Amino acid sequence: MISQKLQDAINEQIKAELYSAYIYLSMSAYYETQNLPGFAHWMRLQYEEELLHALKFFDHLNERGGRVTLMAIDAPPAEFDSPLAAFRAAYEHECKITAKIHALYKLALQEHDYAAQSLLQWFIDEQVEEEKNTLDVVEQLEMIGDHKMGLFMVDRELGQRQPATQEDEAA
Ligand code: OFO
Repeated sequence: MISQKLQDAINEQIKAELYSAYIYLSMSAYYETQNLPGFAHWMRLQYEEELLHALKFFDHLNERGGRVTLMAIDAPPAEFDSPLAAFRAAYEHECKITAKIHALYKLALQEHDYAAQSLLQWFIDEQVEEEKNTLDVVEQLEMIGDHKMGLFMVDRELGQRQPATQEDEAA
């Protein structure tokens, strides 16, 4: 049985993961308006991945005899100053999520909850990927500056992203 403290914190994290999904869906819509279909595709897949993150916590609470309580999700920003500004916002968002995951892990240690620690270890590793993936694109966009051809090439590359399989997400 999971402690009340950890249950409350995981419910907060479900909300945070759903907000992550929401922000990336908003970014996907923004990139559509910029005629950057590869960026829009990447963000849409990221939206789907965040839904799986929320479900991982949802399932964990249910499996542990906890109670899921869904909360209201804030509206994400709709406009961004540039393709680079949106990806920078994505990277900064991931850094905030990493801090939340680390705080959850600390709480799981305090509560001597080994099952939650095991789940959170997956998220700790996942956040290393999440930060790297967004930062790589930020750095590419910084490198190409105002070159339209460079932006076109990055768009093509991001358009190649494949959806995560259920196995990836379960690993
Ligand atoms: Fe982007 O990793 Fe979940 O929130």
